[in-house]
Amino acid sequence: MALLTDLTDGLTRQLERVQTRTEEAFFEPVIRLGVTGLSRAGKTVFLTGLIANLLAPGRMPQLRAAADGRLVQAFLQPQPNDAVARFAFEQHMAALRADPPEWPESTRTISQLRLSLRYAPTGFLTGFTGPRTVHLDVVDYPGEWLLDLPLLNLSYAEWSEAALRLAESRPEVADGWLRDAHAADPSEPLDEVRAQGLADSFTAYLGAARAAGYSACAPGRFLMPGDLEGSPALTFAPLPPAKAGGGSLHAAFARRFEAYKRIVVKPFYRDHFARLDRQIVLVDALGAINAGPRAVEDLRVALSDILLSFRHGSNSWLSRLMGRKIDKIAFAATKADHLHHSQHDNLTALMAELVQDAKARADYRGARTESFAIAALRATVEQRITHDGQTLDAVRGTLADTGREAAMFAGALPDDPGVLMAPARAGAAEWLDADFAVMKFRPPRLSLRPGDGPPHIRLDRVAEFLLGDRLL
Ligand SMILES: Nc1nc2c(ncn2[C@@H]2O[C@H](COP(=O)(O)OP(=O)(O)OP(=O)(O)O)[C@@H](O)[C@H]2O)c(=O)[nH]1
Ligand SMILES: [Mg+2]
Repeated sequence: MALLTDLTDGLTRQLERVQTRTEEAFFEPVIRLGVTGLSRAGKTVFLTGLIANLLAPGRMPQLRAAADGRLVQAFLQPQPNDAVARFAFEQHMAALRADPPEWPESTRTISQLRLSLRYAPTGFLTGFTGPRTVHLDVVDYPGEWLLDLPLLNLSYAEWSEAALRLAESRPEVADGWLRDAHAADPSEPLDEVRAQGLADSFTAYLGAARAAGYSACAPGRFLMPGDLEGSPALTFAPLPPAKAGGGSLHAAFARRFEAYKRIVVKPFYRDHFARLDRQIVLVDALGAINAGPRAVEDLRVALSDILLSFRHGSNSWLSRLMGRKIDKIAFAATKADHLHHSQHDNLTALMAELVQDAKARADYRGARTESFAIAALRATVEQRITHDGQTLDAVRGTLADTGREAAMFAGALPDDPGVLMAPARAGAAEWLDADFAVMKFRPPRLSLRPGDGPPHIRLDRVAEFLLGDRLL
């Protein structure tokens, strides 16, 4: 059965590839940009900010085509896939323009958008041809779903063991569920009410883990079920190992785990991640630092697992499906507007360090990678403050909770990211000599001159890295 699915996958892929090649030879080239990021990493804000700033590139001086005045026009197109909702760009912009401004809501389902860029090519062709068009295809989805990718390589027994071990390392949020899991008898016959009870208890633990700042909270649909709420494919939980027969709870959960991978995980990746040209990995590194060393280590491991599943040249299911090579990957620490620019280099270094292992092991076969510290929507201005006789380079913005203006110093990031990464890897419970605090700001009030997009930090550099060579 698995073989059959894979074969059909392969066939569809080949057909798609032929179609894509034809499309690109005769029509206009497409850049498929994959946005990878865990929940709350900043994917929706990034896409909204990027699109708005490509539509009105006045604030994109580091994007060469924009700076040279060669970006003739950008416009939104109906997306190519009729079965997927359109990315609600206008609604997200409307939220940002509300009074008071609001951030877009957490994403509950998948959506897509095509942005078409008309540009004047550089070089000798300029005299001979008119403007050309390149399409940028993007997908937005709930970050939780990304956590499912590593599940594809695991059996139910392997996953159960790993999930129980992980939970044991988080007693503060997992105690209740662990008690339920160990009290269950995996060999007892399946009872739907008991099964639901275990799934609910497991889901409650995942929710508490996420609220405590942990990143690894798979399976993703348990926290963000989309249209699958209450379905058997979501009614399972990890169980201790057991020698259990066909009609047992253990056997039923194992079957449902496989169904989850088949019905939920594979189609999602096949349809949206298998044909990417470029990728940006967004990471809320500051949020994790704020939550403590354990959250940083948890983030590092979750990112590695995900990035390794994407790796080329390996035998993973996804890499076999990857029709083309991703040739550029940007790693971006988001929400850099929480820090004064004097700290951005340190944030970039930390970002690079977080994905260092994954990068080394993933063997991106010559893909260019670069790390950035960005704010897709800049909510603060810089300010120097004096605190206890010390001068601090801080930022000021409007606090989300109270609507009051406040200055914030999030803490001093070390020059050497190892200073944070070492205690995180060693499992420290708290930072020793450092103090971090991140407050949530409201989005800025937008009053934009014609031709200008919303304020940002280094979105233009990221755009140049990801798109610049396709606009020459
Ligand atoms: N100050 C600041 N906050 C940001 C920025 N980008 C994102 N945020 C904050 O981070 C939150 C999450 O951003 P989203 O873009 O919704 O994150 P997401 O990755 O789409 O999250 P899911 O949809 O839940 O997967 C926002 O509501 C903001 O509070 C930024 O550039 N600056
Ligand atoms: Mg989102």
